[in-house]
Amino acid sequence: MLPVIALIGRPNVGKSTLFNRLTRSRDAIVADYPGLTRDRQYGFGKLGPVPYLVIDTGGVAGGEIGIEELMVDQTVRALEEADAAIVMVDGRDGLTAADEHVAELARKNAKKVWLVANKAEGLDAAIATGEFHALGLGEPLAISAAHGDRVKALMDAVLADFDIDEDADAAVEEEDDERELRIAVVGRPNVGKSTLINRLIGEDRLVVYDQPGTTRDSVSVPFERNDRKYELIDTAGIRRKSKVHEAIEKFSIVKALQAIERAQVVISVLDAHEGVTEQDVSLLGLVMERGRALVVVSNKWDGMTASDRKHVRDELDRRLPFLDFAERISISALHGTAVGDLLPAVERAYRAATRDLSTTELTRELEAAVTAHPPPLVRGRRIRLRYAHQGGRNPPVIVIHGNQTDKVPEAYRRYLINRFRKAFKLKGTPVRLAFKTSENPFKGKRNKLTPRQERKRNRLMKRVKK
Ligand SMILES: Nc1nc2c(ncn2[C@@H]2O[C@H](COP(=O)(O)OP(=O)(O)OP(=O)(O)O)[C@@H](O)[C@H]2O)c(=O)[nH]1
Ligand SMILES: [Mg+2]
Repeated sequence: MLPVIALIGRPNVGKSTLFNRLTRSRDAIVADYPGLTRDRQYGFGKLGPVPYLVIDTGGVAGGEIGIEELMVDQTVRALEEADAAIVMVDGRDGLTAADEHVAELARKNAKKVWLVANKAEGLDAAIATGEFHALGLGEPLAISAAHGDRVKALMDAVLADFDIDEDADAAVEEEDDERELRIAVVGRPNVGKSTLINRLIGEDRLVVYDQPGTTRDSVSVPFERNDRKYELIDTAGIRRKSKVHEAIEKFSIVKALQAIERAQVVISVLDAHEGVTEQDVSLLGLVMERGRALVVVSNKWDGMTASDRKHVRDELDRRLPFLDFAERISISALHGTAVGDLLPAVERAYRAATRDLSTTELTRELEAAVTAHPPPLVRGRRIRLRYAHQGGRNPPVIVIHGNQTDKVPEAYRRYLINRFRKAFKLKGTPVRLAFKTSENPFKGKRNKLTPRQERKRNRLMKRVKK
């Protein structure tokens, strides 16, 4: 399980700025797709060895009426879901009553608390933190979220008690077909996740988990099909309403994210009757951000007229253009229609996500892409993209070497991804590009390489030509 860290504080102390910094490490290699919301409350992050989840919250001020009450509510919920809280204060403003109110919330609801005085760039740390000892939350750490000062040190401290889950990482990288394939089933409440899971495992009973305090935990459902072992990770966490025979679902984004983390492939379930909601988009964005192979399922396809169906398809195209890489399957979990198509699609997505890509072929495709459509000029100089090799699997990472690579525009990045996707049949998996500029140290003397660089270049070129 990933450690969950909540950021809390009064308005304007820099929570969202810190959130962006803490989640950017992974974002940086995820293309900025239109339609994908950047304004997220939950995110995956990794600055040091331990990956984590972060929750951004709205600011809590003083009174607790109306909107303020909502903020307090949201903050308390985040604290309950989190393993640790970072309480942020403003190192330039000094201590306020609202800070005391926030500290109080943290003391009451957080499992562990870290106090940081933000906006401390250019300030003496002792001055930035001085007044905040009074909050009784321990030694404040002076940071600058905007500039990144001491953010890494902060996270090292916050995450020190959490182990690197080497097992999980190794398992995700596991190539062995003997192991089970882990599939997370995610989606908003009531889209039909549990019905689908029951269909998939072929048992005519509702999978019911009724353990108090497990909102954050997903449940694993092992099963076998065609001699292949699977593990479904159920995020529905159904519990029964005490008297009525109706199941209600505890929805928790954190639980969905933990499941996405553990899984190799994600089945994202949408309700065709409801269309695509904001929550769907943000959940799908997080699947992308984490780089998981994906199958998108429109459920409740039964009882829909042809024109309803067309409408749903159009809406999916319009709202989720960034998901054009994923297979889309329309099913009725209730009747079982097309449910049999799901596991094969999952297998295809997983195979694409873990495919080995040869340097020769990647470089050849890069050259073809550049010839067909050269990258733009930047201040009179053309961006050069020289060769490509694979930098990772699940999701595939393609590392491209050249110069001025930090100037490659977003649209060009997407063009390259689409080229690689087509050439290597990478359907069902996000594809990441990482750029490396190898020319920097000798700016202006472009043709002069040191002997060491020369040897390296020759070595690489040889490999590319092979
Ligand atoms: N000087 C300085 N400004 C910062 C720093 N971090 C954030 N800011 C600025 O502080 C303002 C508020 O930042 P946000 O990150 O939106 O603050 P927030 O806590 O998320 O605010 P709410 O969500 O409204 O409660 C913005 O103008 C930021 O640019 C920092 O480290 N130094
Ligand atoms: Mg904010």
